[in-house]
Amino acid sequence: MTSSAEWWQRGVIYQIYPRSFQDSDGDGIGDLQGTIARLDYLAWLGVDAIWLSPVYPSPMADFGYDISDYTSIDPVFGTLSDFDRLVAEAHRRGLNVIMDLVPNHTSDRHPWFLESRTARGSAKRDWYVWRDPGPEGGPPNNWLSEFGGSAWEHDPASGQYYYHAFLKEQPDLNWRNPEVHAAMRQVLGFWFARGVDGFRIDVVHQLVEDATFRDNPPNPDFQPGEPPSHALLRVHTIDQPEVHDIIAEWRRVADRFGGRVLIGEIHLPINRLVAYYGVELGGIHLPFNFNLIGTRWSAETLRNLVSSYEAALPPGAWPNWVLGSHDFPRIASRIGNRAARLAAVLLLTLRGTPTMYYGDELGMSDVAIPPQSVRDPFERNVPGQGMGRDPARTPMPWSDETSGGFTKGMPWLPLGDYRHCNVKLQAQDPDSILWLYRRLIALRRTEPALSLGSYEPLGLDPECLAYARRYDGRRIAVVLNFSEEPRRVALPDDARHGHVLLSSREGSPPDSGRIVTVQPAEAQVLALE
Ligand code: TEU
Repeated sequence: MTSSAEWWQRGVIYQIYPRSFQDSDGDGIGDLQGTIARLDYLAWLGVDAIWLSPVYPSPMADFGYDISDYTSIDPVFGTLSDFDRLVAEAHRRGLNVIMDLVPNHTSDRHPWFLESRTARGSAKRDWYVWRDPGPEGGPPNNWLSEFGGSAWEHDPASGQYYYHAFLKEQPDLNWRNPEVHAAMRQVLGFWFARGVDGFRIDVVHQLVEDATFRDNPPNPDFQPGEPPSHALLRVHTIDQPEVHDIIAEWRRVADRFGGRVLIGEIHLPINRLVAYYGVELGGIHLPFNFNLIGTRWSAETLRNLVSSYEAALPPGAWPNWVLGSHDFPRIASRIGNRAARLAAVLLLTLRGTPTMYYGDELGMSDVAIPPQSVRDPFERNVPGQGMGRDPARTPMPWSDETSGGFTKGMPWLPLGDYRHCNVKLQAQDPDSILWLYRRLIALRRTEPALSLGSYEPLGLDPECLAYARRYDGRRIAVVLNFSEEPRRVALPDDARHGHVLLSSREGSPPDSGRIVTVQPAEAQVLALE
């Protein structure tokens, strides 16, 4: 890899959940003008690109993941000219803009679906997945919705059912219909032409279903507490081979514009995930690697995870790591505040593009949502089982003003302890996790070994995860102590000296040397000389 690497290989991606980032008009919901007002903060933090969760017109049954118009902006977020301004203002600061594309399903209010459901013979009938009832009446087969219950909704007018992998308000498009392909290619072109730098594509692995609609088999390993849809093995509803042709089409559109990135939201085991890079890497540039999210937090599991991911990558494929998203509990709540600092170092020093989730740079925790404030349809459909995603979607705390400076109105979700955890406070404290993120991102920028270098595991100490990154003669070691004791670690034999570039701990930096002492839950980044 040379210095001609693409921006999405060198850079850090920052996910914004626009409803919760910054409100500008006092309706309690974040918007595009609010986001524009916070771009200086993101430039200060040092990230390279923002990915916005959906801002298209939507009835908001799934908070924007139910789109009713792919080429406009929902009034709650602003206007198309606000969006153009956001792109221009972001670009002026060296920030690229990634939109969210949701091609698996539309809203049930999208004109395409409204037309589709008018009659069996309607021109757009086949744009969606319609089926007659099963042999005994009832749903055509046993497929389940990710958000609980059957994946089939009965339409009394025509007597048929339509398929929805998510809510009934999110009917699945029929990706076996070429007209659907053409329509979505136009959507990509519309935004690329407006200067959008890439797309994060929602549930790419779920676009196509089995052509003969076979039942999914039961999952013998199903455990109570898992999402109800996991009671079946989704062999006929996800990861169907036809999906790769659709992706290749999108890739051709992206390549025609140049310099654009396609990111895939894909929840699959590593061996299946890597297929989404496509034949001869003609697929998704970055199939999201969510494995840090579910993994046990220990040196050994992480060591094995990184090795197996690195080993599975096709030649030339660019890796990536995701630490949080709007669908999962926040990292600080999963592993604790102390370990969250280690996680920051890990995310920003592993080989591959890091994606961080807004607020994680403050060590934001999940916020308990009282029953009357629940907004997430997943929690409403499957209540009380910890499925809800609201706790990780609460407004960004900017200061200790009312509602953390997020809004002058009533915030759409409650805020956490914004008086003690906010941007303003942490920006004044060089020991804060916010500064740790900022220092890490800056270091990544000045040290190409960290962004572009090779990955070499170092077996220095069983309690520590340690690896080297090497680029152009420069070698940087990263040592993360997962134990409760200080560890004295000897650097590799061929290194005369380790010079500490960064420590995750508060206070004065540790000593450099051939043998370094790494404190409990500390991570050090060292230049090997
Ligand atoms: O999520 C897809 C997905 O698989 C989710 O069901 C995820 O596994 C779950 O939320 C974990 O709790 C995407 C979006 O990221 C999500 O916000 C949308 O609700 C969903 O697609 C439907 O568009």
